[in-house]
Amino acid sequence: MSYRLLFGFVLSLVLQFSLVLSNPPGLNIGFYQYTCPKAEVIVRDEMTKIISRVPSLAGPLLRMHFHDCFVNGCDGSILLDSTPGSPSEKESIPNLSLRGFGTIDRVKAKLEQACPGVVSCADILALVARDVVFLTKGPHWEVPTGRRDGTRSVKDDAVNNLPPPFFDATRNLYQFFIPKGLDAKDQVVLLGGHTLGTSHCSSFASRLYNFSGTMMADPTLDKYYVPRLKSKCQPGDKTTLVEMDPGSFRTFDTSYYRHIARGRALFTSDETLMLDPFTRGYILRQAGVAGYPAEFFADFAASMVKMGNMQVLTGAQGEIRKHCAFVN
Ligand code: HEM
Ligand SMILES: *[C@@H]1O[C@H](CO)[C@@H](O)[C@H](O)[C@H]1NC(C)=O
Ligand SMILES: CC(=O)N[C@H]1CO[C@H](CO)[C@@H](O)[C@@H]1O
Repeated sequence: MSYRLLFGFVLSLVLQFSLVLSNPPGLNIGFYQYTCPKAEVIVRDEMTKIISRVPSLAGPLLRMHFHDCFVNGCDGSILLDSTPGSPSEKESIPNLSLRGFGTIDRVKAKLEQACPGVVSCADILALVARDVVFLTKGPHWEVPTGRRDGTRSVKDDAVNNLPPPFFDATRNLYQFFIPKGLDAKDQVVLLGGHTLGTSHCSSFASRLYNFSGTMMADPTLDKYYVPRLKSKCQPGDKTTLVEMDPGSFRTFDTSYYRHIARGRALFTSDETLMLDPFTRGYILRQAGVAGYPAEFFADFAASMVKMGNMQVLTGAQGEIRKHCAFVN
């Protein structure tokens, strides 16, 4: 593990250097160093326990930060419960499958014990996402903190801001990534996050049966992979989980790129990254890495920081929620 820490250290020096200028005002590395010096250690310790007991939570917790950030910025709004008459982001279709809310509550409870009312839920999501990547053998990076929690969480915001898996990657890019300040590189890099976790059959079943009304499978899917997926996912299955990166879905590595390169990505939004020369080049380069994927790890760290800095609330904006599921 030490080479990754060393790598993380060097990486963070480089990032800190370049980010001093680009962090949004109010967001900085070590924001809690005086107000809650143990904050990051508390999160790390709690996550180490949780992931060693339930490794399958790594995927959902990484995904949760992405969903939080893409819907009105990284403001913890994904965590808010619905109130009578107004359904929150949690009720939206893309979140059909989010889990791990209990983990966030546990981490928040530990932080409230140590420093009541200091650490925001939005920062917890960013730190937890970083920690699950590291704990599954991925890179380590410094997370700028100082986010504050929002008070708005509306179901339709999630529907409008989260790309669906049946979209073409170029449409994802122009409709969902570019407006948020993320470019083609961020897109192909962040989608490497699909190296962790599972998908419901229902998220890609349309590619197996009756694709575009043809009664056939999607011809861009590897024809040897189709029967394997069909044997796991019967038509209409809404509950079965399939590993997105079979064989290493609990390890953060480059193997999802190898799957994309072979036509074995589960989603159209991943597979179509092969159609653009730039993203295709990136995928093929990472797919060919033997050993330590230094380029991907550095890129992933940088793109996660960029995503985590999107439309944040800082200073006197928003609030520090006492409980992540409710506004104060
Ligand atoms: C074009 C953008 C994206 C699309 C269309 C997309 C789509 C999806 C879908 C459909 C699932 C499966 C959900 C299910 O059925 O259970 C999923 C899972 C996942 N996504 Fe993405 N995703 C995108 C971007 C990202 C990004 C940027 C990250 C993080 C960096 C991410 C991390 C994950 C993870 C870790 C899982 C596994 C969750 C689990 O194990 O429960 N995704 N994604
Ligand atoms: C296949 O898809 C077409 C077009 O979407 C639809 O009209 C047809 O009913 C579907 N057939 C089956 C068996 O699902
Ligand atoms: C539509 C739907 O299934 N929404 C779910 C989103 O996530 C929350 C928390 O896991 C569920 O309670 C909702 O049912």
